[in-house]
Amino acid sequence: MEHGDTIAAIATASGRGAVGIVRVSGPHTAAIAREMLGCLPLPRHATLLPFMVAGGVPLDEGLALWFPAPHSYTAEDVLELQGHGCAVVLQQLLERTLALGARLARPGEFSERAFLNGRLDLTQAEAVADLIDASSTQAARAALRSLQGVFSKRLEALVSELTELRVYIEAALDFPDEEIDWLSESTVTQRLTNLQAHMTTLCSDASQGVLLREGITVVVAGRPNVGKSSLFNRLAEREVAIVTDIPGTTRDVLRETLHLDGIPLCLSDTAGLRSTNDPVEREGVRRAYRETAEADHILLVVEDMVGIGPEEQAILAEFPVGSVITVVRNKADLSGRPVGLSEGLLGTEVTLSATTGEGLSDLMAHLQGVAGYSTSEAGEFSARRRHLEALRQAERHLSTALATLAARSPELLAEELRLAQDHIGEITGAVTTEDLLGKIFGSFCIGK
Ligand SMILES: Nc1nc2c(ncn2[C@@H]2O[C@H](COP(=O)(O)OP(=O)(O)OP(=O)(O)O)[C@@H](O)[C@H]2O)c(=O)[nH]1
Ligand SMILES: [Mg+2]
Repeated sequence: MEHGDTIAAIATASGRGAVGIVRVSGPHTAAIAREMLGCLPLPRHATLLPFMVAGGVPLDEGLALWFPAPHSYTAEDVLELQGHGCAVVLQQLLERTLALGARLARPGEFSERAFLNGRLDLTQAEAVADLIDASSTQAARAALRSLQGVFSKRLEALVSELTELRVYIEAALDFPDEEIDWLSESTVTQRLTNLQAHMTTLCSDASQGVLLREGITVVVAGRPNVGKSSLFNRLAEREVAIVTDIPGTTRDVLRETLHLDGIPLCLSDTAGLRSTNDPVEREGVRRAYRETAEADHILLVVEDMVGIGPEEQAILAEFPVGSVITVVRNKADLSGRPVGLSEGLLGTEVTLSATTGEGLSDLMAHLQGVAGYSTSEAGEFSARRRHLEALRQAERHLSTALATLAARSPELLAEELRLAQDHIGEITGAVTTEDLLGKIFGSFCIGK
């Protein structure tokens, strides 16, 4: 499939760089190449050539790469001009391609064409953006695996299982007179159960992928002076927050992103929670509570000598119902208690000293467990929240399908299976809307 117009963009990041790349894709690409290079380079070979602007004036010289359709990223004719990374020169080269009939590419439009031309499915195209945005080696590796089709293949396997079952049931629908005792055939129940099990495994592997990409938000909260900022600085490995022995030091919410074995952890330090007449501090407390409402996890810091007293009880009552909380018993160097994990009233407690750093590794390991990340590489691939939601929807339809077995209605069963398949189709792009594509590709970089 060819798209009518030819698109062009600077593919490298803006600013100075050793190399700068202009990329062109579409039907006019060959003509643009001849004008700007004086010839059409050998396909898929790096050719050193002058890059010319209007009137045949050379403006730069570099490697020209010519990828005739369909053996290119977009599956269209593609030209890449790799010149010196001078912003002015790159801009002029780009303008020359526009004068020769190309138009400026929208963000992600090269990848969108790759998707529309069947070179990549949607999860692979999204993996391209995820690889570019990866914030850790693990996240990059997972994105590459998705780009290479690991996630797509798992989805394909699920779809083919689903299709086989649908064919079998549709057959029962087509021959209603031939009283096939299709339900008593244990195969239907068995296949449905198998499908559901595969779906559940895929969901849990995909949620690992989402975790690698999005990470978790953790807020440090508690009474004034218990050592929240000291702990925050320790975890951030730098002196971000002001620490003093005056209760009520922190007012604003401070944020730092760190990595826990590849998972991004967005950590925030907050004002000490207490009732006060100081309007500035009161605002700080309000913001602190708001932060706890939005976090995936709350670290409730208490002084180990004090534990969970009436003040802490009052604070706990203000946390949103269902909050996931870990009590951090700080200042272990003063209490003299051994650091590490123990079981308390609210579940796991971590005893540590923000001053000496003892017990900190226990907290990190605990957080990793809480995030639900397992370091098995086998199922590792990148995924997005939208994939997970679609998988969960599909899972729900499979459960309903199992429930309809008792009603002995092949129509209902067929419908639930169709809906489940549609949801999986949304992930790979087999079923899409303009809206969804706009949202996905709109967040890409220009030139990708
Ligand atoms: N001995 C000891 N002192 C600590 C420890 N952690 C913090 N402190 C001290 O406790 C005091 C308060 O520390 P901060 O980190 O500012 O406490 P905070 O909870 O952020 O306080 P607010 O911002 O006022 O709510 C400071 O004097 C710290 O040096 C610890 O593990 N051991
Ligand atoms: Mg503080």
